[in-house]
Amino acid sequence: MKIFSAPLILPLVLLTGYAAKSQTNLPPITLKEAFQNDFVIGAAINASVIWEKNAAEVALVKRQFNSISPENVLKWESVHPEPGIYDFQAADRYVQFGLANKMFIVGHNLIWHHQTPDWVFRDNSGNFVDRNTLLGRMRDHIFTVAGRYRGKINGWDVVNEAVDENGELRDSPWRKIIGDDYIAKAYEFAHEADPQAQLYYNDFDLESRRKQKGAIALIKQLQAQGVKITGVGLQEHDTLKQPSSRRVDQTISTFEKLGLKVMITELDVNVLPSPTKRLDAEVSRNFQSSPKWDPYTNGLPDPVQRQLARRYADLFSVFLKHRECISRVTFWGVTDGDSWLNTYPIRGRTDYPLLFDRAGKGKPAFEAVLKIAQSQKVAANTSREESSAAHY
Ligand code: 9MR
Repeated sequence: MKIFSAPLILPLVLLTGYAAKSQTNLPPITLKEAFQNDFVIGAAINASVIWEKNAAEVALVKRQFNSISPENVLKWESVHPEPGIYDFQAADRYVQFGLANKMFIVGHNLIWHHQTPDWVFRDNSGNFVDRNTLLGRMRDHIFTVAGRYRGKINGWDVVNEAVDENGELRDSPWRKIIGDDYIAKAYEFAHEADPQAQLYYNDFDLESRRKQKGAIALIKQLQAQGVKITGVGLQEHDTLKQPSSRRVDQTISTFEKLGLKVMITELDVNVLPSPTKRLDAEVSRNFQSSPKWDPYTNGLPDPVQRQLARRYADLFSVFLKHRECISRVTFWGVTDGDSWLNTYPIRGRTDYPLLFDRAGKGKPAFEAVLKIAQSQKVAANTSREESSAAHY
């Protein structure tokens, strides 16, 4: 149960509204302040932020966010590129950044079919290794990585994207070699390596019926086996229309019923036309570039900017409705210029999926999100006042 305890300054800000507030001496409200009684607000940070290459962007991250996720630096290929060789330079910096700024630090990820070097699955002759060898490699990796950051990284995406679009377990080398129980084993190893850490299952497109069914079956089975799993990460790589906010709402309720924390882990909204009906985060998709698919190279037209703001406002009102079970909302990137969507599923496009533009300035979508937070709090205050008045 979250307690509403806004600092004294907040009601003033709420009454004056965000736009008016900047004309007063009150400090402009930030994302993390706006949602401080609801959930933490995170951003995935890339190597440039981690190595503090751009002071303005680093300042933006510190100011707006109270959680970080590593966009790439903790993936297997980054920390464990060759057998027996670990490279923790960037990952250590990432964790240090979070600790120094008192942020909720996410580990992403331990076991995935992508960004895992091929050697992990093969012997010296290039053939698949046997089950026990691969389990040994998995255990070594999880113990070394999660063990190193024990007590520092607060929660891990232990298994990422294990369910395919039909709701079946994805037939990755992990599954082919170890069998379906590779998933339970990964959680057991992670729990042993860091007993305090929260352990998540993270996936995209969990709004789609078949995939949702598959993920629920998987989670229920893990729970029935007594495997520790704390939460589910809904990635939310969305477009302006898909999935509908109604469907997102239903999806959150469905996972909440499993007794899990729900996290929005990789939020962005792709505004570009899509060369495929099915646009999700399936990394294997790739299409030829053409001006038709890249219409906003000179800036985002106002109507689309407004549509993006409305879309974000709708999504955040759903998240706020579920504030009791949502513990974190993380954007997949900081500014539009950082986003992976400039390269996916077509390389070299100009997308506008986040709340901050390429110069780090808050877009109308940023203000829309703050306004939603404020208006819901005004509503909460009013109903509290009404119900306490009714007491007398
Ligand atoms: O944003 C990441 C991008 O820089 C990488 O090239 C890509 C490789 O697959 O992974 C991206 O992040 C993915 C995340 O780790 C898992 N969910 C989907 C994300 C977008 O592809």
